[in-house]
Amino acid sequence: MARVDAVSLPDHLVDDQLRGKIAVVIDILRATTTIVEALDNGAKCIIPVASVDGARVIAHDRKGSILCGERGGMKPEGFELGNSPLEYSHSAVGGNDCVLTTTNGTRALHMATQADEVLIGSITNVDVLCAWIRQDGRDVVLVCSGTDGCVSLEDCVGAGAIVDRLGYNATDCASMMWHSMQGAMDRFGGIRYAVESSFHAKRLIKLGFEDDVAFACNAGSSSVVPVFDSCIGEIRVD
Ligand code: 3SL
Repeated sequence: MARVDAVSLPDHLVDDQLRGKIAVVIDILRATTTIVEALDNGAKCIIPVASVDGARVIAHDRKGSILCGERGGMKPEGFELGNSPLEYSHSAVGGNDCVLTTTNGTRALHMATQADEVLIGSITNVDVLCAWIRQDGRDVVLVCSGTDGCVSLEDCVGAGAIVDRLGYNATDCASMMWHSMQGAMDRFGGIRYAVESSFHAKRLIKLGFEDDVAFACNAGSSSVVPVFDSCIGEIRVD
């Protein structure tokens, strides 16, 4: 049986941990939920970029692309879309390339590129994602993005949901993800309340993004598995 491993921050990855494996990058609030939603609603591709200035340059050179992202949770000046999955409707992004920069999620994506495949994971695409991974058969490493260098409960809950559905042999870290998901669900009474109890969810709610937090917890609502091709720098639906 294949094995599922995990890291609670991309900075915890060690040499060769991803080699020959599938990496699933997870930033439940909100980058990977937003990427999944944008592609589900017909965006052609997402170009993840580490810096705000880098994103501005790439969007400028890539005619017709949409400049998207956040810093401190808010849309930077001159950006067309922020990092709320609810902004990425078909009318906003259908048929377009989105150049996206976020504080932690796009950074984590670029730190996972040693893997054979880099997939985008969220609670919204958990079912189709796990079906993809099981059909592929390779070992998988769940890479949680965290928040500003600190471990995020919501990413651990998302990773735990993947561990749960895969039913693979789990390393200690993957098993910890499962236990944190299960413990938080038991303690708070469901995945949404578990996610809402996190530090980052509370910060987003204060900023007025409570609908984003609720949206990110719709397990299985999406049908896409985005794949990051780091050679060309694009995320597309497989
Ligand atoms: O850090 C990130 O990648 C973001 O998802 C953070 S926020 O939810 O937009 O604040």
